[in-house]
Amino acid sequence: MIRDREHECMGRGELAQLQGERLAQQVQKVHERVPFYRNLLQESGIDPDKIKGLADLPSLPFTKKTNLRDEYPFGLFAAPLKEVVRIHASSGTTGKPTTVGYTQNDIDMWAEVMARSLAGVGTTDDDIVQVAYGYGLFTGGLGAHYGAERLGASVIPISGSNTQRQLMLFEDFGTTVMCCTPSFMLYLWDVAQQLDLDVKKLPLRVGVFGAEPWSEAMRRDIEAKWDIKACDIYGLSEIIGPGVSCECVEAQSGLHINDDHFLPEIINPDTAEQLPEGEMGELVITTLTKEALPLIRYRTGDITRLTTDRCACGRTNSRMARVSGRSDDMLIIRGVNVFPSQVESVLLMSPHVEPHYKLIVDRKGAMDNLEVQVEISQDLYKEVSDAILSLDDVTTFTEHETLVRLCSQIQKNVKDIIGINVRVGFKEPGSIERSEGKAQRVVDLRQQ
Ligand code: DLL
Repeated sequence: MIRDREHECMGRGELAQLQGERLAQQVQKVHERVPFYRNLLQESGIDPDKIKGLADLPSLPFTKKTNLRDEYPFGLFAAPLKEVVRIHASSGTTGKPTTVGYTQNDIDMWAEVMARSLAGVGTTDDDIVQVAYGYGLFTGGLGAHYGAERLGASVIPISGSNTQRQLMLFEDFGTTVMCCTPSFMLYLWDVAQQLDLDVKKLPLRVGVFGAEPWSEAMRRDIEAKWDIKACDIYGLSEIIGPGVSCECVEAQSGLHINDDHFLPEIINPDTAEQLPEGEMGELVITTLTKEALPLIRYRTGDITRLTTDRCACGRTNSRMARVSGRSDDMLIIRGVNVFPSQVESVLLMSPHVEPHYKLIVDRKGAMDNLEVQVEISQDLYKEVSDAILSLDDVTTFTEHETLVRLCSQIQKNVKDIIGINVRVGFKEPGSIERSEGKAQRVVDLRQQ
């Protein structure tokens, strides 16, 4: 369902006009209200009065995550704390978190873009929406909550974790829409198997999965396991939280960006040059209507590409391809750029492994080595364990003929598709740590 036809299906010319006007206003606002931006614009030789429309965008300076850190906690706020009604924060891997603030208008806009996203995956006021993103400083829980409530759906604010209770509520409350990370949905499936719960009999219809990179192969796996539609939702706290963009259930072909509020561009991450539509690069977003924390050309670090072609669902807003990873999560293995999600796609080509894996990067001398640890399927595990028990000459798990063959097949696929040699370590089903929030799949021993 299209919630806001006026904005989601606007003619591109009319939209550009609206975006341009809003851009000019945002630049004026940050210049007036945020000393950081006043200095930045001045240093870049920008006269805010000369910013009139979209054509002026490339002349504007970028905002980076380090700027938010340096101005911790409230230095980039453009509204006085008196007008700020909510504060979220994203946990940095090091040091202080990044703080983000919302005025009441920001909260209303966020609820609205989340309502558009949830409506796009088919949610209505007849649905029961289980929100299993974390509630708290993380934006996932409250973001999905407000959007679902605005649609009039019945919201279950269970938050993350509580694995068995999540499944109990699926059965008892008849949840129809699930919001959580894709890795948590896979974990829930494991637990459902242990409990002998026939998940295909549940009324669950669609999942709204995001907050971490996942692959098309993982989507197919989740859809097949649960017999649901799995849609991708994207966002980041600095910009608003979830709801920057989301797939429609009809096409599942790129995430519709709410580009009347969030102006997207793609740049070359090395040169910072703007790239033409369709080219892969780093997503940069300018907020067009935010009050408490307006950001100009914010470098998200996320790698994707954009299209403005009309979608089969009828929406005309920009669409972004599924995020393949963050530029800072990209591994460089012997000179080859590798995203964990690429390895995931290759692994899931094999029916004998499960979507639970870890990538261990190490350096021996000057050589980077990547070990892919992946769980084998329950069926294969049983076959291998039975054989090991009955054969004297097969002494270890990895020497079993089927595993040796599977190992070479995975190594060949990784080499052919990604272009690197990897070691493969098979793990027993259930032995790789499960995630109840964002999955941590890379262990980089080179930095330790
Ligand atoms: O993860 C907001 C969110 C919550 C999005 C729930 C979707 C669902 P942060 O914690 O600030 O905010 O992390 C933002 O997560 O820059 C991406 O690198 C990554 N990310 C978010 N959604 C996706 C996705 C939330 N669908 C960072 N695919 C972003 C890939 C994603 N990566």
